[in-house]
Amino acid sequence: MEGIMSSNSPEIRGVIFDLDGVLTETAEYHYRGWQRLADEEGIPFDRQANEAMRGLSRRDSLLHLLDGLPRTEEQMEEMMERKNGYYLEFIKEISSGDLLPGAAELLHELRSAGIKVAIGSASKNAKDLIQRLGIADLVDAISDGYSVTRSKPAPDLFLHAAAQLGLAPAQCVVVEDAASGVEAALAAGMRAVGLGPAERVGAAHMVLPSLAGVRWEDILAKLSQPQLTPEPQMR
Ligand code: B16
Ligand code: MG
Repeated sequence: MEGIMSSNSPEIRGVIFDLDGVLTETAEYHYRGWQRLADEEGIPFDRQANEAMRGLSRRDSLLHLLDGLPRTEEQMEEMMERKNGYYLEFIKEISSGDLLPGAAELLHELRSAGIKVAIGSASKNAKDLIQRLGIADLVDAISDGYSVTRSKPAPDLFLHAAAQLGLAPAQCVVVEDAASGVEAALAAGMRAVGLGPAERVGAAHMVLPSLAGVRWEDILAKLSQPQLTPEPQMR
């Protein structure tokens, strides 16, 4: 599926948004939670190490942090719970003001255009965040950390979201900020918009710095091109 979309790609009918790093910036809070846990455990960790965990599930993040250090399942469960406790403290104050620039405008535009919208987030806190951000009415379906067993880069989460929208994968666009998420979108047979540096999301069909000032018609024009391929710098 990676690569060229044929000239008769189905019309785009839905957009699946990743949450952390796309609609809101909770990555910093995830980082602080993991850093505190790592410090308590005496495990070397820093911002750079955290960057490789972007978009990974809670368990995959912990495994990355442990980097082979032996821990029992019980210890791991406790560590994940502890980190999540810190994270929940950090996100307590989140409100609609924490939507990233351009996010609310794009969600409203999609509503007006009759395009269905889903959230495809690895987070088990996604529903809570969506409520706090005040965007529940602009979202038709939520697939989150409870929806599927295999997390990104497996395509399952996005396939689950498309199914909830009643759409075929090829009718969906995914907006992602993580390499693992772009990989998942391509594996699902969907068109992908990557937000951030090309070194991270360059495998996507379209790369943008952020959603600021982004209009739906611009995304549509680019992704509807007959010979759509991933961004040239990564080929
Ligand atoms: P939780 P996304 C992901 O959300 C985050 O990017 C990632 O850092 C986090 O580990 C993961 O959710 C799980 O989150 O601990 O809240 O279940 O980017 O897929 O929206
Ligand atoms: Mg993300």
